[in-house]
Amino acid sequence: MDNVSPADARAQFPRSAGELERLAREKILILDGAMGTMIQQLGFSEAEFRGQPFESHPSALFGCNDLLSWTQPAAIQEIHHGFLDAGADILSTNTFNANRISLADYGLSESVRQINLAAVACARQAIAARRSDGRPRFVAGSIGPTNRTASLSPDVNDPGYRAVTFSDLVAAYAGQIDALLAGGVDLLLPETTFDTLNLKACLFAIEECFERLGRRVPVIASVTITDRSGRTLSGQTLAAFCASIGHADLFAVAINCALGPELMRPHVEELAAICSTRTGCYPNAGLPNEFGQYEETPEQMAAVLGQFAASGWLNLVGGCCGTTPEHIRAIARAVSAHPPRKAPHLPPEARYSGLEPLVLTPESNFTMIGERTNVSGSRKFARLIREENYAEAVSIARQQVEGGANIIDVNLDDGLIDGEAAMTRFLNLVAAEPDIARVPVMIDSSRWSVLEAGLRCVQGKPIANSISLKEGEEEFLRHARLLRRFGAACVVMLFDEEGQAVTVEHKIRIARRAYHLLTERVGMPPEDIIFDPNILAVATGIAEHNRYAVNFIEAVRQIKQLFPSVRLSGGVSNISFAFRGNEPVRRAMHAAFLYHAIRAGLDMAIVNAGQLDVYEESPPELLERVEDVLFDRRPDATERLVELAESIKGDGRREQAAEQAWRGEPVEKRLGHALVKGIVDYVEADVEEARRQYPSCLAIIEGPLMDGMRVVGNLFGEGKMFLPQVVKSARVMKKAVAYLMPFMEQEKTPAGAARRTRGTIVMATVKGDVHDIGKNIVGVVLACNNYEIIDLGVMVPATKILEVAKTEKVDVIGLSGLITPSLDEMVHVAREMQRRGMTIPLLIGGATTSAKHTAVKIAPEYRQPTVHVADASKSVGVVDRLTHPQRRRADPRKPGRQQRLVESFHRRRQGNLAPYQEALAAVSQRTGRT
Ligand code: THG
Repeated sequence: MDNVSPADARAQFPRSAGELERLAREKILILDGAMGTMIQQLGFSEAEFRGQPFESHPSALFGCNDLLSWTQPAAIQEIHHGFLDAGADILSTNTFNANRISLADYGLSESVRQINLAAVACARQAIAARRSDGRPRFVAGSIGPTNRTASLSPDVNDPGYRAVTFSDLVAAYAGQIDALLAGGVDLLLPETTFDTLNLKACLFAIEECFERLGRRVPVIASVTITDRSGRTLSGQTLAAFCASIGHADLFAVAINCALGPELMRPHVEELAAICSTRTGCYPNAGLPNEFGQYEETPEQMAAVLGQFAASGWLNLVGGCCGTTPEHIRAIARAVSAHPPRKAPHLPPEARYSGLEPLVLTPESNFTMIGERTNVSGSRKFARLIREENYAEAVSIARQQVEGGANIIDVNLDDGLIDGEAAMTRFLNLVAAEPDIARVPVMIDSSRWSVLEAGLRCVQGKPIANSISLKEGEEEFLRHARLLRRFGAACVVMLFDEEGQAVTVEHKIRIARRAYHLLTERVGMPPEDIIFDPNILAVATGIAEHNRYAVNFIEAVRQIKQLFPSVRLSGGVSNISFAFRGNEPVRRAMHAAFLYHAIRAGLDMAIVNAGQLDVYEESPPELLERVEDVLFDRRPDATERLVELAESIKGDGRREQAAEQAWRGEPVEKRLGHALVKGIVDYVEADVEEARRQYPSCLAIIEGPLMDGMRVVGNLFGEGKMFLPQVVKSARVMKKAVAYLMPFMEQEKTPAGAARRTRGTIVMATVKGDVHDIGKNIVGVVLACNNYEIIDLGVMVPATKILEVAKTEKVDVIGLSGLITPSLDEMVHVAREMQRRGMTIPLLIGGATTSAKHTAVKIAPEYRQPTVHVADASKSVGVVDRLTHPQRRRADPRKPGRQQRLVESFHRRRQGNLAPYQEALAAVSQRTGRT
């Protein structure tokens, strides 16, 4: 053992953050390897774990690795030396389980401080003993997640139960963090995050400790991806995870443990692309074999991690379970030639998350916040909560999400309800429903304690609704700072000490004041601020209320101009309170108000998701009178709307008759109407009727159905339909197509005809996208033409597509996507196909894809045929030509189109890419088809 006095070691610690930053600019930082598996190799006995200090400790201590820093310090220092000599820049302390919760298993909860101090001393002394080589080395205080998970219930019968709370975790982490900092660590390393709520509690505790001590150290957070879908144990995607911890001022974010390097590849690549701070990884030495051993050799690991470094994905690299000093040495050597990753500049955008991220980009459509999970916004929800029928109450949240809500607003404010308990229970139950928990939560309460209770339950990045200057600046700042610490965005109501702002001038004055306080005094990024300029009821009969709608819309316009990075929101159903009980009028008011407010810059609104009408579809007379009220256009506006409202309400039968009038139209008109209005009820009957009139099913799809979808597309483009409404239309389309599919198959394969497969095609909607109508149609058309289709569904990661392509030996890959980000994902898939040396053709299709984008962005990434398919009817021809090149030449039917396709291919592929003919030859050779 090298002999260094503790005082000598202490003298050089802690190292400054500046030193670490300098080193990180020069090189990829090398983290050490596994502590746990190294300790296991030493094979300590129960007596050795205990050492002298714990000889008579009441419970068994075998396996309590963290205790060895105290009872066997020489062994721990020896392990540190091994990693230092292998080239580690950062040593992590032997403290992964040194928190009160995990140590309780050994009856050691009271020894947290001593164990952590002993561990830091081991690492510091190991470094001090190697001081002579002059390189700066750092000690990172390892903080494991504890053995409890805050967002999942360990009780299958009670999904709302939690074995540990946010507050328990904050207290446990704080005890460990205090000791690590007292021991003199240079940085903190909360690692192996399997539940983001645990990590958020740790980051919360870290901030509290930093504030208490008046000093900070750099923090590296590391997450574990446990399954191959790229999610954490608690179900978040990597992007959702990044949004959840976006508030923390992190030195780096890494992925560690669980998977070996090769399986980590897509995740490390993604992290490098979406994270604006430093990134890295420290994988296991492969997946454990059936004996729990890690078998990947230093050379194998280093080869893959070297590729990651060469790809520019790493600022930090090391090893987790099963990695030895030999692994670290090989890894350090493999990455040494490569410069550290340069973090991308990501535009500052509003980001929230549930299990999935929600990013509001300039191209984003209007964002819907579901209003019905509110005890004062829905009588039904209120009754269910009062009766403690939480299962039913949760189904209201589901309805909102199914109706298109991008966020759910949850409000449990009621004099007779224990708000904190109800908020906790409801959010914990929602967290157990992946189809609801997918979306971010807006925690709505006028009581701070209820907001806090809600913030302690969600692993995503939520929105707190709301804070205001109502109680003065001090309270406002205190709340805003806490929201920051929780990592929440927030709604700021435009209230101040004088009350709610009604005039435009007052609204703007409060917005300016709040903006400056939040950005300058709290350090809140403007993207996290959502101003709500108060939507108040109009047409109440009180003259002072007449300008409420105009003033709101004008305030939205001015605030957007003053502070372009903030978001604007409001509770839309408030506007129509005067017409409670008269749904048709209320809905027309909401549609018109939203239409104009969105044009003025409203980004989001709390609405009854699934029940928004299309502006254009409101009856013209009603619309005119509604707009007279909203814009305060004439003194008798309210009277006239009330008058019309009476007739609408009074004559239920006429209304019903009008509503059914469209059923008398010809079938094409009916299909169009159903698509635009999102009515699924009659679509199957109507399609059946069309089937008897049209020559083929494809003719119906590409005729009246596509015509209807084009109208939807145009209304959407003009801002007269919102995305959620488009989604409803898509549902109608889907139902129609689903009805037609069996008939299409019959049309093409007469009974008894032998089906000889002409090739296999794997199709998928790419990761990040859920649209699949077009893809399904293409699938059916191809299947009808005797191709075998493997449909992987939606949100499919590149690795999955390519693996299936390989194992199933498919002949073509077809990628589909509707939204713009899917284009980048398709480029990524193409690049991966090239990297893997694949040779099969790649087909691209879907609403935002184009021949041009395919040619310019996707095709250059992949040296094999990469072809855009404009619509389903073209798919068979394209696939035939690509999989049967010989037949292509022999087929005299469409020489012109073929020729053009070939030529455009040549034009696009000038330069270093394989000529089309060559590629075709390669394909036909591989498939053996002539
Ligand atoms: N700003 C912010 N938050 C808010 C509001 C706001 N939260 C609450 C509220 N306003 C928005 N939510 C609703 C929810 C429902 C209704 C109105 C606003 C509503 N409900 C029907 C009613 O009362 O007539 C209930 C119908 C039923 O029981 O089914 O209108 O402005 N930041």
